Amino acid sequence: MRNPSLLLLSMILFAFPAFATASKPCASLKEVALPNASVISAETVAAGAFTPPNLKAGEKVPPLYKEIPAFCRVLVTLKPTADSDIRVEVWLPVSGWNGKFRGQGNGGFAGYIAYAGLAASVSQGYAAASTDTGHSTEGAAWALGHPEKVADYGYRAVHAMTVDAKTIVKSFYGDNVTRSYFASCSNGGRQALMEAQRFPEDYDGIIAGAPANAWVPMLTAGLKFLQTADQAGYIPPTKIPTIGKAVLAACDAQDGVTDGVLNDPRECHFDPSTLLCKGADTDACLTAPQVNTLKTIYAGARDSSGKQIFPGLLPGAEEGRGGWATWITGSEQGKSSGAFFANGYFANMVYGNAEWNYKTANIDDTLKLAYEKTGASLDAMNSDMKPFLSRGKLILYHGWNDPGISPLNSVNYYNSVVAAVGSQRADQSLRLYMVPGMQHCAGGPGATAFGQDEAAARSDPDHDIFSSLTQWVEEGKAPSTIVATKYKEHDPASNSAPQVEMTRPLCPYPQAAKYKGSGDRNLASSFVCAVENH
Ligand SMILES: [Ca+2]
Repeated sequence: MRNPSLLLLSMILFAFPAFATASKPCASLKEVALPNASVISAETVAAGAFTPPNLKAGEKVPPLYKEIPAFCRVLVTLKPTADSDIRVEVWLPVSGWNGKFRGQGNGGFAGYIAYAGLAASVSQGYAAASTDTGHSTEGAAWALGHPEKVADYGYRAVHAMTVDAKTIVKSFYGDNVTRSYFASCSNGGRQALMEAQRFPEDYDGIIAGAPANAWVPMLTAGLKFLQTADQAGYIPPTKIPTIGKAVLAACDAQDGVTDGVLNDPRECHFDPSTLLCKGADTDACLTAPQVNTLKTIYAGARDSSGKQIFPGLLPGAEEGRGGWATWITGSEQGKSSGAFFANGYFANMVYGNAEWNYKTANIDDTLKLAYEKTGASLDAMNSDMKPFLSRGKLILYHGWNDPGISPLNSVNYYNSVVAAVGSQRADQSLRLYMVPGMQHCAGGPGATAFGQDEAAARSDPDHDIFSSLTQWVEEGKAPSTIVATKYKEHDPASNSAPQVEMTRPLCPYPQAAKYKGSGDRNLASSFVCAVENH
């Protein structure tokens, strides 16, 4: 190695592992030995040839799948217990592997393979894996009488998927994974924190969005809300615009920019009783029981002693798709995503009775029973994250206007971790980004695209959240401002690129974006990150 250019080449190759090609045929992976698991099939899929099996009748294959390079598709079934039946797919690019692994998460009650995430990951050179977490149907009826399946869903499946996928990757390429990442939202955010808390060796970098990690108290709060909003307390969708407009009239301008977004909705002290009907009950006002419901939504659920079980929602972004009528108040009484999750959970996982009804449940008793039955399986509330944070990086994010999971839960959890690990460790390995005007994981009136969804278009690849994580893990470059984008309404079927409406900085908590007082309000550069005192 006397030739300097060869020396240089070897140094480059050493520093940046060559984009790897499979060292053995895909089909040979059928012989990989895995504990408590079987490889069902291993087949090469030609570039652009994958059709997701869950397409609806008549639905075209989304463009995402046509861009996938050739990959080895491995189907695995895991049986960590006699009652387990966990499906896993591992996708391995045949050439161009970047040496890294990406685990996919699931929203809601899971029960599906995240094909879009697998496709996007493989297209970016990652080996990737997804699991249905042990059941293949929507809702929670699968959990009735199956506590081991609840544990698979709660924490076992994602961990076992991760361990087995790494074994398969090693067998295919002949090399170990260099870096592993997990980024997901909602129940996927819960999975992310579960991995960080219970299996700190699984991933090097984790993003947990709007995590449902306080599962038991969160859904007990949902139950309390269902009881409060029963009958006369129900707020129909025709009244939601009245609430939304009153909130903006009271608070939008407080942050210095009248833009339909509350930069920090904790600063908004909107009083629901100002909406009380003075004459006839119309969509322009609320009845006394409806005012009580709105106060309960803001205040959060309490037990019979008055102790808060779970924090409430914050004002702003009540209207529109992904707003309150979808998640909390409902398109009609009892018809909301919140009701779907609370009913499914308590009936099937806590009370073991498909006919269970929320109306008569005692909140104190329900909370106690829910912890007993499922706290150990489903909650990911451990604040002592030293084992993970001493070796990996964790980024949390949450929309300030999430109508499904109170954003205050993420603020509280973040603060509890900082207290447990110390501010120095937290500074080295933990960040929280609160997103103004964002609803549950995406959407809302704010700038809400920042690379949090691997299947969606990137906002600004140099400043998005996933790039921030990989740069932190791989280069030691700590994340600072993330640039989020708001796009104009766009038809996904059209070939044109979406147009940017505005960009805004997302700031590491407790900093928040503050308008400089001059400059284009649609440009992130007109804002600075600063700590506001509360
Ligand atoms: Ca504003």
